[in-house]
Amino acid sequence: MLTRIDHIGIACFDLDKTVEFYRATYGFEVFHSEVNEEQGVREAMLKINETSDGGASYLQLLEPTREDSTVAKWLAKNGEGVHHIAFGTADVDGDAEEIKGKGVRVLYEEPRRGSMGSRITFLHPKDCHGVLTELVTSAPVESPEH
Ligand code: CMX
Ligand code: CO
Repeated sequence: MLTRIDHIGIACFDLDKTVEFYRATYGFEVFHSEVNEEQGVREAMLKINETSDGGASYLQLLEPTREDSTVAKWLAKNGEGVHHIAFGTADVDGDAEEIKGKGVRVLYEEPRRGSMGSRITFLHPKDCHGVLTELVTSAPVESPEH
């Protein structure tokens, strides 16, 4: 079951400048940043709010790390802007399977690694009225050492 907006993915040419815009304009701070080579992105997650299912909602700012990445290709065609939306779920495998059964193309056989150790998959934008849609299960919260 999809229970929240996990994040909105925003493609940009210059991650540092875009982070600075969100900080100076709205006061949003970087909660986490990483490079995901498989996805071809350098990214910053800005936490906007906690959610009632124990998760949170973020903005995900994305800068391509290589010319042949999906985000580089998208930026070349569209310029900067909203690239995808991501719904949070406790069960990305089950939800992807169920949605696939409704005739929507799921892009990965198995979920892959996303931000902060999450597991992610994508639905084809052409099957979702033009919206590239990601499904995310956050990494389990590690219990403190005793
Ligand atoms: N939103 C809406 N439509 C999109 C889109 C997007 N982000 N990206 C591509 N499309 C549309 C294109 O406009 C094009 O439509 P037309 O045929 O009408 O022109 C069509 O989809 C095909 O686009 P393309 O440019 O030829 O791109 P590809 O088919 O090579 O790739 C997709 C499209 C969705 C398969 C690819 O972007 C993908 O695999 N995305 C998932 C991975 C990803 O986006 N990773 C980066 C984010 C990582 C993260 O969130 O952690
Ligand atoms: Co994303």
